[in-house]
Amino acid sequence: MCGGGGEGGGKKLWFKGRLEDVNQGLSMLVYRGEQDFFGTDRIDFRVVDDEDVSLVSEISVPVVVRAVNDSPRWEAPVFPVVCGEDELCVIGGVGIVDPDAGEGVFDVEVSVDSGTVNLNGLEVPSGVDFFEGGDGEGDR
Ligand SMILES: [Ca+2]
Repeated sequence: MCGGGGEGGGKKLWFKGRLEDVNQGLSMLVYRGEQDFFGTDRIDFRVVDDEDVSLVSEISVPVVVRAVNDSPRWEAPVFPVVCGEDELCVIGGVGIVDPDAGEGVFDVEVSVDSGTVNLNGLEVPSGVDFFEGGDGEGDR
């Protein structure tokens, strides 16, 4: 067999070979939806007998991709944040990304070894509630 878009996968596979060889290859066909895709997709199959395009057969197989709850992930600066000794230091560029967040609620924990953290100076959105275990007074 030979083909295009083979090992790593691709939008289109194109290969040829003897019947038992191509069937063996097709028995290992794997589908993976694009990142965060869910819904209905379709795999189109086409076979031509010995390069005679009058001897062609086509079929489509629908694929239903169920939605799953994706894990959230952090976005944060890639370099260390440099602060002056005994100074307040605003840590910018930190956030959470979740492609299917919807109306879900996220438990967020922020901790530090040799200092304190709070959301000082920011207008905390009304939907943010602090947990009992936090330091409390300085959290906002
Ligand atoms: Ca999620």
